[in-house]
Amino acid sequence: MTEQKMDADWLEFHPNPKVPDFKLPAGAVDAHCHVFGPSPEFPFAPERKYTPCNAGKAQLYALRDHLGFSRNVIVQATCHGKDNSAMVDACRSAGDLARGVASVGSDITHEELAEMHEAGVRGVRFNFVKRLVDATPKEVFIEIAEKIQDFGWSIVVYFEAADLEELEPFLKRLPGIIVVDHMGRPDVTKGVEHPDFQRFTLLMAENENIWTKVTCPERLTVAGPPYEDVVAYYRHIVDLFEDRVLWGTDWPHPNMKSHMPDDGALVDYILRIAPSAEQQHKLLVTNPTRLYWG
Ligand code: 0GY
Repeated sequence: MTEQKMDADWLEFHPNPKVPDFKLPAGAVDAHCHVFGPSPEFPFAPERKYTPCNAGKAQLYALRDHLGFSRNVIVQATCHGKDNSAMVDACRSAGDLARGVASVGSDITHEELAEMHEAGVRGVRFNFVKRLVDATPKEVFIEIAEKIQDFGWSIVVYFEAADLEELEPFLKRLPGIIVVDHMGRPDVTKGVEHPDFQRFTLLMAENENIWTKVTCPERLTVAGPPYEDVVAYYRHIVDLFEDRVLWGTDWPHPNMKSHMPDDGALVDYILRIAPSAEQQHKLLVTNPTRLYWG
């Protein structure tokens, strides 16, 4: 257990994930992962809602190689607030093998965005999950969205299914490509046909700029591993929108309290949610490469 771990109920990432049985296609991208610290070099944000264990770039890139990924998209997590330095440092040291998604305020300058772009940042993240962040006025996000247009960045949004109805008009106002984390966190006890998940499906059907990550079965499951209860949701989305889906490990799995997934088993799970080789290639190579390396 790392010394810096401060939240007693937050599990450490898996110490020795299996080598996946699924051999990833060449050029596969882990399009949702994080770096945490190491502190004190990269301190956590004072306003954070949780304190993770240290999980730095060296560990992330060792996992990339172990699982067979070629590249990473490192998403800024709330425990680092708007201080993107750990993520930017990880991107810089990976060169072309990593891209980043930042959290910024509306006071961000063109020069600061340009510097992040040069380091490999290609997007911003807007977080609406109430247990993770204090609310930000939507007009602030709109201002940020306008500022990033000069760089052609996309926007990652994180929210829970119960909030989609209220957020929908805002999401439709956002310019460029919008990527919804974890399919908008459906309640998987309700069923794919439930109006809540159909609302999300319809949002994607009617807005071709909206993409999603078919990620985090370990967060969405009620039944637990091997996450049978989430498969149908992913299949539904991948079958309908195979050109607008991304996949990632979510390593080091912040806030996981029930159990810690084996990242190698998560890679094997891709076969359940994207059964054909063509879908796998789009999900893991074509789509993320187009969005973040285009
Ligand atoms: C995720 C999910 C979570 C955390 C964050 O930024 C974050 O702190 O995204 C979560 O707790 O659901 O995507 O990593």
